[in-house]
This record gives sequence, C-alpha cells and structure tokens, in this order.
Amino acid sequence: FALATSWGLSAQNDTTFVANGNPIVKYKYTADPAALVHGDKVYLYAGEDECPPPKEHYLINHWNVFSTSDLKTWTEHPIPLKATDFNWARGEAWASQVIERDGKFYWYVTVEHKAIRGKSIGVAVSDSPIGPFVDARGSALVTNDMTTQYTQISWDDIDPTVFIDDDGQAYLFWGNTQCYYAKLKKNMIELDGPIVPVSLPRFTEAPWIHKRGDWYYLSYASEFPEKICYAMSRSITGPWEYKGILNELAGNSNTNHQAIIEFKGDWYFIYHNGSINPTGGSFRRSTCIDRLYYNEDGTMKRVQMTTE
Ligand code: FUB
Repeated sequence: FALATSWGLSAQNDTTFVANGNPIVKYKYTADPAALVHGDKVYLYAGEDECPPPKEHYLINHWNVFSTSDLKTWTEHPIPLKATDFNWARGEAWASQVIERDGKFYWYVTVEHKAIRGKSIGVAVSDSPIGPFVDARGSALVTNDMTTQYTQISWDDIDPTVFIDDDGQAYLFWGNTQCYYAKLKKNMIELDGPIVPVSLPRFTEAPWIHKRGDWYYLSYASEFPEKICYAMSRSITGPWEYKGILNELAGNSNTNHQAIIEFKGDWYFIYHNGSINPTGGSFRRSTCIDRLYYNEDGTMKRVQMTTE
C-alpha cells in the first residue's frame, strides 16, 4: 500500500492513496475529468495540468488514469496516453472520454493537429481500461476543416463525449461555441454520416451525455467563468429542452468540466475546480466528486460543491 506524496509525481507503477475529501487527487493537478464505470470499478481519466507558476496558460502533455471500487481508496496507474502518442498531433492533451465496446476501450481525446490548423479529435484503443492505449486510426477522427461551415474558430472541435444508445448506435458529441454530434460506425473509429449542429443556449464547451430511465441528458459548460448547464430530451438526436444550471461556478477556475455517472445505485457529478491553487487555479485544476440527485420529474437538483 504505497502512498503517493510527491507533488507532481507521475506514476511509474500502480500507486494507491486514500482520497481525504475533495479534491480527489492532492499531489498533482487533474483537469477535465471523464469517468467510466466498468465491472465494480470507476475509472477516472484526467489531463494533468502542469503549468508552472507564474505562467498562465494550458500546459497538458498527457492524461492520467485512476481506479477505485469505493470512491475513497484510489489507485493511480502508469500514464496511459500522451498527446504525442498520436503522431499527427503537436500535443495538448485536452478533454476526453473513454467508453467500452465488445471488450475494447476507446478513448476519444482533444489534441492540437500538426498539419491542420486548430484542435482535432483523435481516438485511441486498448484491451484494458487502464491502457496502455494506442492511436486507433493513425489520423484524426474530426478535424477543424470538417466544421468550418458552422464556425470559423479553430478550437471548436474539442471535448468529445461518446454514448452508445440502447439500440447499439454510438454517437460522438463535441464542440466549443457550437455543439455538434455525429454517428459512429460500429468499429467506433469512423464517423457514420453527417456532422449535425446542436442548438443549446449559451453553450461554451464540455458536452457530456448520459441517460437515466427514458431521459437523455446533455450537460455542458456555459459562458465564462463556466457554469454547468443542461438540457433534456426523449431522443439522443433531440430536440433538447434547456433545463437550467446544474453547477454554479467552480471557484478559482475559469473553466469547469463534468462527467456524470451512476455507480452502485447512486449518481455522481465529477468536475474540476481551482481549489488547491490560490493563484491561477484556471491552469492548475483539481478533480472533485459530489453526489447528484434528481427530482421526481427527471430534472436534476443543483449540485452543491463540498470539500468532504
Ligand atoms: O483543459 C483544456 C480545456 O479547458 C478543455 O478541453 C475544456 O473543456 C476546458 O476545461
């Protein structure tokens, strides 16, 4: 039972620690959390904010993976994926999400493209939720030139979230300023059909899809500093009805980024804030987990951030 205590340490071997309240990881910065429930475990994937003070910009070279069976005792596994593991990428390990299909784990990530201006979405694959992961295509799945008809900005193709509907059809949602979705082929590494814009009020970035009962939920970061808002629909393809704010500002961070999961019968809201960095938390962020509760009509109660 090794305790990770060194600040900024990146695990070479499995390293176990007990999360003593929020944030979960206190010995390094972990941003843009995505979570996967698989078997009796939660796997948490997060980019590692490295920006050394007093610099103020994103410096994120790789993602980390952690696992837990009880949301208290966590294991950090060796680094599963770096932005430059995609040889067509310049770097920048921005937000991502992992999903399992037919025993393989597909990791959709945001990176900066070497040859095509702006951000792109890549997909890596592994036989294990803790990796190692390898580029599944050898090229980007979504590039900026595929969406220029909707927006001229070069950072709109970020923050992928992936969802497999009850009929087996997989969908990729993503976006900044403009939200998009597209179907994925069964092989999970090719788009299957057109890119469709999704209309959401005050959408900034960080879409996350989840389903509970007959309701689909599309939560997302809104405005700056970011709040998490959400919309509901009876269909994954919409129309989406805006339902309001789910989480107020993530103190001391200009961004927030959420994952929503059901684990052992309870629902959880996983997000980041700047809570352990008094100066410049926006680029040195930390992952937190709080309980998520629903109203009888399916709407979600506002999440209260805790330090417990
Ligand atoms: O971490 C880089 C970017 O900041 C993410 O892709 C966005 O969601 C925001 O959190």
